[in-house]
Amino acid sequence: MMPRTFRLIATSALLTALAVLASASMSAQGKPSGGATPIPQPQAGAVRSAQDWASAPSSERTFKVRLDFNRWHDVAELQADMRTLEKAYPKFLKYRSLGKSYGGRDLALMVVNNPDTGADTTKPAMYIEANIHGNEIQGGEVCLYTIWYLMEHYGRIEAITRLVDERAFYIVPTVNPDGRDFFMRGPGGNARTGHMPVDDDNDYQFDEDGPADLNGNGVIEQIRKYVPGQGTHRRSAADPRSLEPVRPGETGDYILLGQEGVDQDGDGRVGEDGYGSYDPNRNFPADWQPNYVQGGAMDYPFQLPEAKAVNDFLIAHPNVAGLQTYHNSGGMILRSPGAEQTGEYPASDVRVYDEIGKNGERMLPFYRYLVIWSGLYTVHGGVTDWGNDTLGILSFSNELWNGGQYFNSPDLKEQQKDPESPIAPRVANYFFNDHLEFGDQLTEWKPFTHPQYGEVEIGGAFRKTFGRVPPRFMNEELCHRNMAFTLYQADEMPRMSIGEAKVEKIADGIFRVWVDLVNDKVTPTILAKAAANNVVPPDLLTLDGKGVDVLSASWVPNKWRPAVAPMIDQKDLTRIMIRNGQPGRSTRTVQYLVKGAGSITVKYASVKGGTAQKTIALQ
Ligand SMILES: [Ca+2]
Ligand SMILES: [Ca+2]
Ligand SMILES: [Ca+2]
Ligand SMILES: [Ca+2]
Ligand SMILES: [Zn+2]
Repeated sequence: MMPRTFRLIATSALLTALAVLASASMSAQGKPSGGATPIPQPQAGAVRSAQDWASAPSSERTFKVRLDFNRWHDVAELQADMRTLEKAYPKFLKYRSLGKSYGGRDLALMVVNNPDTGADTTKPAMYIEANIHGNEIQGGEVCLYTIWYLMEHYGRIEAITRLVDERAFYIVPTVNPDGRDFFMRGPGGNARTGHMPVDDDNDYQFDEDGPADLNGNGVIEQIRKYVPGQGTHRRSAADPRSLEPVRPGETGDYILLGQEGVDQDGDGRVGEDGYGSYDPNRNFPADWQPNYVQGGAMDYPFQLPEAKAVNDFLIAHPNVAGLQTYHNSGGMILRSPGAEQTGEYPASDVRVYDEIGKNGERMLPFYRYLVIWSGLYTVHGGVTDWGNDTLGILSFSNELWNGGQYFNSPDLKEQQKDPESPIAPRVANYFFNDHLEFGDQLTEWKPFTHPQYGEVEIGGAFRKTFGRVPPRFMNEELCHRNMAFTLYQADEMPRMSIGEAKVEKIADGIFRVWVDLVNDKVTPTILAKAAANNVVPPDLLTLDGKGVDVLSASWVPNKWRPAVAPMIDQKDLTRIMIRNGQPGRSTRTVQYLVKGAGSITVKYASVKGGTAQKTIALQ
């Protein structure tokens, strides 16, 4: 452990020293020296070769588009960055909209596709969305990072080039733009909701009294009143900035008056009916349950324009074979089912999820691969159930950021077990705020004259950018690791190809033909659950040849061991339907007995696994 830690520190110290030297020489001269070699700039539209990597020092790789991944973007900024990327990479990127949010904002979509290798709809596609919960914002940056990374590394990194050539990507950085802007610009600290009005307190008025940022610092804080000797709370011994309840029989100096706001409708309650107040991720019709079973589900599935727009898009793009919906927080790689009553998925599907999820744990330190209902909580009508059960899409949901990452070394984890440590769980956030955020993430208690409570203090709250989102300086790592996981899933979407083909002449004009059908990826072309629910069209194996008749077709159990091959019992053997699709990482051999001459073309067409074909000479 020690030497390795030391080396890391030494390296970063060296880099810092070099940076200081560089900036010192810069300021001494006032401008870069005239003789400096200019950094080679790639030509617009050109795919850069390995050459310009080699000609630029590794820490100075030139990017065509520079974006910030150490801050949060409001909706307009996200969309502006998407437009910038589209403009820089017009061949590969198409900026689209899925439709409008309730508040009239575009649900902006980026289509990533290389048209030279086919239209996006002909390829297995990965759908990536984020921010369905308004306050869970950093998935938007992960999406932006993904578009940026794919484009900046196309032609530079072989695996990225191949991925962009083989797959299509549909990326929606926010599916709740109203909620995102409410979070970014307004006081929408904890609001998961979208902005369709809902009367939370049954007074026939909608959204009439939400929390209010009275002191205008962008944070919904606590209100407390100083009442010496008559209160229910006192300053905590662990950190005087936090309050703790007094023991029974004792009195404190403070009472808590709830969260920042005023009673705007005179009903004696504060903040009882803000924007919306529903859960946008409970509005999908897979195991949907009404409000009396699960609050926040709305009156019927797809009542929300955002959920409906997402679904309309997915229905129109049956080539989507993978789905990721980014949430925060907790550090989880989640899969459905969302509720125990749904029952576990078929074993062959679970094996696929397990393989990808467990490798995800290795790519995402502090994240655990879990099933939603057993590892998090019960969700009826969530988008991953809808994706898996009803659209036949392998669907994950990453809960971005784990609070354990604030103190992320094994030594510090050990130290946190000591309740007296300054980084013990109940004070750890204060330590982190003081020493790593320089106090910026916690608001101080300050006097305030409240129209209803009189002289009070407002403060004592961590900013909305603390806790559920990472510190800004850690966000690029979050973006990269989660993108890497999602690209790994994308790479493991089904990929059909025609393998070896063999022809044997049996008699004049009669041939036996063996053809290998290959899916070399982990995911099957049709999930077992989707096959059981009959929600994905069968794969189709066709044979075309001028004047060629198919006399019989069979599945070969084992191409290395001759045996009787069971006949395929379908009426038209030139169009064989394969209802259960092709399993992941498998080769199947089909054997035809054909009559004719010339050549045949065998084609395997799969809605989610792509299309492959081969022309075989009969000789
Ligand atoms: Ca109301
Ligand atoms: Ca409301
Ligand atoms: Ca405030
Ligand atoms: Ca009220
Ligand atoms: Zn969420």
